[in-house]
Amino acid sequence: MFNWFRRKKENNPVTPEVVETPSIVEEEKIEEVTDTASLEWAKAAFANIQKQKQVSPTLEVITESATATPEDDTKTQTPVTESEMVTQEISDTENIPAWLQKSDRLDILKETAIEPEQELDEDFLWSAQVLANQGRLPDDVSEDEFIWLKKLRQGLGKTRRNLINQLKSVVGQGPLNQEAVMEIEAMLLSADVGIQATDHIINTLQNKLKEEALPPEEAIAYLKEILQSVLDEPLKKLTKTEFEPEEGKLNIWLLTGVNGAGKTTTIGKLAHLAQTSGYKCVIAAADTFRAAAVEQVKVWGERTNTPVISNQGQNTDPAAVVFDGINAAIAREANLLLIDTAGRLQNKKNLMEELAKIRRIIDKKAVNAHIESLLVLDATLGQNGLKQAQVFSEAAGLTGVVLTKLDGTAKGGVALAVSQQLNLPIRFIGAGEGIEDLRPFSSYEFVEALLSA
Ligand SMILES: Nc1nc2c(ncn2[C@@H]2O[C@H](COP(=O)(O)OP(=O)(O)OP(=O)(O)O)[C@@H](O)[C@H]2O)c(=O)[nH]1
Ligand SMILES: [Mg+2]
Repeated sequence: MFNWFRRKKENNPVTPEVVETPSIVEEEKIEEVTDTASLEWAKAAFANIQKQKQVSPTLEVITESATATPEDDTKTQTPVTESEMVTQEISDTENIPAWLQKSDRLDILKETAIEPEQELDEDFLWSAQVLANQGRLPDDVSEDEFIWLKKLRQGLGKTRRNLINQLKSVVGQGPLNQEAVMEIEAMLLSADVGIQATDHIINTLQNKLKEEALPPEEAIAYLKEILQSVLDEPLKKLTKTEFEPEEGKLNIWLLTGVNGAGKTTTIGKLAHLAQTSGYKCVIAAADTFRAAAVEQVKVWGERTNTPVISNQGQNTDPAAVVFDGINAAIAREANLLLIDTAGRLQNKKNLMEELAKIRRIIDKKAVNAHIESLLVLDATLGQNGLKQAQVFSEAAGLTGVVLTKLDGTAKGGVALAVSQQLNLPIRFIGAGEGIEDLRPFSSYEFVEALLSA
């Protein structure tokens, strides 16, 4: 089982034993050796993945399937009166909600699609380099990581191509000068990085330039370093920087955000990620404002084989659902309770009061639990999405952010604005509507996907 929460994150140099070069060699030679080492690493990882596939050819199909195995059934179907699955009912009705139609289409596509063969192409080589640079070994990587890195790289593809083309034309002219810095500033602003984060990045770059003129390659490498440090800054105030369900206690992750941001979809993806990484999970459907919201959560519960705690009645109190959810999670000795919340009520004041009440119930009822309050932000909204953060922070006591829809028109730079302006760590990023399209955030991988040719 591959645990997505326990990937190594440190930036070690690429496979030192292979890269080791004699002390007196020209730069070109070093590059050539590094390239050869990377290619060897990629080939070894590729061979390893093919081997893994031969051992368990049906693994993917099993995790994707919405049908529970008899063994899983006994594990997760202990009495939760309200959580009977609704897909059957819904498929009998004429008015299938739009979100379900879309999800069904996706499922059918997945079931009928022929598994794409992994290829040793440019994306694979780039992913291999990114993994190798983090000190990973070719026989210790999973195909899922390659699939995800490719998705991330493609999601940020348009922004990356723009940034790189502009950077090349700026830094290609020789050591970085003041004019070039101004152009980089404009470039960052147009990628949604925001004024505050851009100012910080440019000031840091200029300070460095006062010390020395930078050749193009070094300028880009230094820019990457700055971007990564902006993304990592919010982690500095924390004692523990890794993000995974803590062992030996209940973890409660409360998801909040404006309507349509992707909370419910993220809950489904998180349940899948947690279950397949070896954690036992329960979902509380605390968006009781719309009946369809509870149904939507239940479908995700069925897909991921996760119990859903809900209350079928009209106008039920979401805090009561959270209360039941905590009880159920404790009774089932679950590691993780995921709480879905409403994105829209009659007005914003009601929404905030409701969230504050939910938060109070969690704090009071689950004294020994580890609580994370995650704001779900739609990356395509750029700077506009950030305006909501302050009010959510007051009501829900935010501890982190989930950035969704990086596969769409999002420019990606908003991740830097989030870190700089909200001072909250980004914990997960979503790059698609599918069950596998959400992964823990890595600042290193993100910056590489944004700035590596
Ligand atoms: N392309 C893309 N679409 C996404 C992603 N995450 C969510 N969506 C889509 O965004 C839409 C809204 O997602 P929901 O999960 O229903 O959003 P929500 O925040 O729960 O919305 P409310 O319940 O109305 O507050 C759905 O069509 C999702 O499929 C993503 O990472 N990429
Ligand atoms: Mg929702």
